[in-house]
Amino acid sequence: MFVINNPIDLYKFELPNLKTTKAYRMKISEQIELSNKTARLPWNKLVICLFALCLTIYACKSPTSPANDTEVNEDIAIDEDFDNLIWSDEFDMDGAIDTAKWFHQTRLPNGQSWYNGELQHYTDRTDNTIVEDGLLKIIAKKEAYTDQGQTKQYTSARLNSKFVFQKGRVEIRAKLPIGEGTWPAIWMLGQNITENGAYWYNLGYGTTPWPACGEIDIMEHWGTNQNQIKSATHTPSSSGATLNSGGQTIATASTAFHVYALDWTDQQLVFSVDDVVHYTYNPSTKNSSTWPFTAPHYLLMNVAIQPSIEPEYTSSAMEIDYVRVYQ
Ligand SMILES: [Ca+2]
Repeated sequence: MFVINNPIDLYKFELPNLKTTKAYRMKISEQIELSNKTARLPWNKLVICLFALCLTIYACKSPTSPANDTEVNEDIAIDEDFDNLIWSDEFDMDGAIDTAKWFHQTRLPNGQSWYNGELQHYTDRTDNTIVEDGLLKIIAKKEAYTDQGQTKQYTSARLNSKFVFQKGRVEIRAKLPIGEGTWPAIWMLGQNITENGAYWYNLGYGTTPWPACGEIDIMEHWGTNQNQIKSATHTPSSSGATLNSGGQTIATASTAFHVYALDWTDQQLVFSVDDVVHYTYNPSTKNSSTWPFTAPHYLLMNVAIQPSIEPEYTSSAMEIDYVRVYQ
């Protein structure tokens, strides 16, 4: 979220990795469903189905790519079940956002502006953040607004969760704003970040500058590159125009709701949309430079306005149906 770049250059479209947690789990559940159905089939079909099941299981356990015992054991170790809901917001209370769960980050970090030449003020007004019809709406609008001695021509909102966690699965069902120059993001930062005005920093948790605190970008979307969804990590080993990113095309990103998810284990970060994986971050060497994901992180949701905002832009919203965290 910190660096402005042409996302086209950064995409590394990767094929779904069937060894990742979610996909692997889906594979098994399909087979369970298959074996349940076979109970009503004639015995000869049952034998065929069981044979197919055995073949499939054998195939899953025997990767054709370079493999060794370590890799197989790692696959088993990372197949963690995150099925216990530990925190969520369904946004089912109309009006202002639940301030027991969310903090409005409004302070200009350097007293002048936000990062990357962004044009917006973030406010805590219901003009920019409102819950309606079961949806949270983060509304980025064109309007002159003065705060902290600075007048800007756009307003929006940036939320920090008053909840942190380490490892687990995050699901956010969202529909994205539309308009060249809009930049919505659903992401995470280390609780220990030293960032003036951030919720946890204000409470005294700040010990570690970015990117050593770690950043996990679950979903970013640039209106200048409509329907290209991107995920990334920022660490001391690669930050800013990070090498560690991937994405996929979601043709209805701004017209329909999709589930953006992160699966965070000790071994890897797996990013997906509607359970289709587009990026896995899994550095072979894990240390404070490559893997600062050994400490709690908090969630952020915001819509930034880039200098490339189209002149006719007036208002658009990121709509979020729910945020759910499982461990
Ligand atoms: Ca909802």
